[in-house]
Amino acid sequence: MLSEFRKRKLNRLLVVNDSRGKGFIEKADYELIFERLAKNMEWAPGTEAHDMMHAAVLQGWEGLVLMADANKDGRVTYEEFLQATEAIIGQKELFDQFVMGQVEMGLIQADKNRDGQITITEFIAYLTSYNITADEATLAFYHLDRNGDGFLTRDEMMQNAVDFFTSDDPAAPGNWLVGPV
Ligand SMILES: [Ca+2]
Ligand SMILES: [Ca+2]
Ligand SMILES: [Ca+2]
Repeated sequence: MLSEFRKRKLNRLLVVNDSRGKGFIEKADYELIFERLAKNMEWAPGTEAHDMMHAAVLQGWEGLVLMADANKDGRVTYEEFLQATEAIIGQKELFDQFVMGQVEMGLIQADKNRDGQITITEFIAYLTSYNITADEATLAFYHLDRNGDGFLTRDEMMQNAVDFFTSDDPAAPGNWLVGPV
């Protein structure tokens, strides 16, 4: 069983992805997040970046369905998400495929100028595409920037993601992956 703290983190992850605030996630939530991302990250309609990122976001949705939509009704509820995450957390291959794959994609999407690291401005633009405020994103950035150099690197974010999904330490920086829990 996951601890209450880890359940709270997973609930937070669901809430920030529930862009229309219906209490469950469906494709339309991902479409809305994509619209916000396209605006914030300046992927202009008709460009290759726009189409590629749209395909990636939809692929993310399909991955979530495959992983968590147990009753196949096109909606992922908190209960379904919790059970699916609990089931794959100890299985490295599935965990890497479904969870770390999404983190990798997030890194690519957030890196607006494609220099391999995320600045606070890029991070705010990315996170506010979800149900996360700029203040929450700012606070999160300072925790997630583990060496305090003003940039989030791939290594830092991979460690943060592992913290987020597996740590019971309330002081672990990665707890801030999607803002305050
Ligand atoms: Ca379902
Ligand atoms: Ca960058
Ligand atoms: Ca750093």
